[in-house]
Amino acid sequence: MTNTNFTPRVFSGVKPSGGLTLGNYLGAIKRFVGMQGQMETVYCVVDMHAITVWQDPKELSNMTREVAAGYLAAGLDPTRSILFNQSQVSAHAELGWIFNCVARVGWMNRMTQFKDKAGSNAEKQSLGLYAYPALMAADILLYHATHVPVGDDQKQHVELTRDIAAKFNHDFGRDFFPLTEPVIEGPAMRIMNLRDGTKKMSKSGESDMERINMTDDADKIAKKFKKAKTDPEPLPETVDGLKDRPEARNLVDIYAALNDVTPEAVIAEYPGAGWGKFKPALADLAVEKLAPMSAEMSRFMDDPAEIDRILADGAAKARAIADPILRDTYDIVGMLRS
Ligand code: AQP
Repeated sequence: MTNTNFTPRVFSGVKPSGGLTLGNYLGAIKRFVGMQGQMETVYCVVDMHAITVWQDPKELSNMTREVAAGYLAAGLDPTRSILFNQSQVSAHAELGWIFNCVARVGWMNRMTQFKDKAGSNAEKQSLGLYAYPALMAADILLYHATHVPVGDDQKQHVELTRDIAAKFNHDFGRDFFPLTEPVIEGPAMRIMNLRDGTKKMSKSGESDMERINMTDDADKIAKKFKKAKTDPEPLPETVDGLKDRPEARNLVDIYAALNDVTPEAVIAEYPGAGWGKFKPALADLAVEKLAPMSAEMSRFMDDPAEIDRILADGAAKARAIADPILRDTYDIVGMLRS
């Protein structure tokens, strides 16, 4: 089967499990915005994924709006993209259940993100955290999405989505679901923690100093970059010199992604520069790019009713695509609808 049978369509999402980070922005949201107009784009605030770990109910609603505000402030246009929150389209949960019955336990056991998040405490995690990749497959395949822009950490889950689609198609003898392509490109695919360049920058990381939040002000951004861990060497003369220097590599990648240039171009601009020169330049660039978005986010957050209206409108548009696909899935599986 080829995906040429399917209308090109993008789907992706962000969990409202905390404030948006520079990793979420550069690895996902900025690229979501860039794909508008290239094909049909469907973007989601995946609140059902957020509750795989405990979320305070009031905070969850607030964060759902904040993530939506982040999308809008970054340039997502609700007249060109569908923007909604997952729990308003119940078909996600319904297809998620079907996929729980398609995916194999052995496949889930290989998911490195569960292992990372659960650590040595797997027995105490929610069943939802373990099953989450099957729901993610449902999010994507409910729209017959052909392309999913994600950061590198989600690559394995998109591969699992392909496995689920292929097994469903094989088991039921139908070319019904596309084999979705992950879109993972550019220097920002894995923005790392500012205090440990071997760990991903995450919303839920322990210390706020590990991450840049989309809402951080200029002082905070400057302070966090100033305190970011580095090695004692200055920047190298060529990009090869960043090998085995995860913290240096990360700061160069962040600069490159913010400025829409390659890491090579950054090194060419700052060959042999010391951190005393590079870090303030990076902080200035981050403030230049993030400050207007942060201001726009607070403008949206001052009008929650408008965010809710945009999400409700997006949910209606999402249902118009998702419901017929779910109905066809039920028919293929043999669910009686009388
Ligand atoms: N550090 C990162 N670098 C590049 N891309 C990233 N993404 C997340 N962190 C980075 C991308 O952002 C999108 C949304 O991710 P998510 O919120 O749904 O889940 P996540 O990957 O688990 O994000 P966090 O920030 O690490 O959340 P918590 O701490 O709550 O688990 C995805 O495309 C992801 O690749």
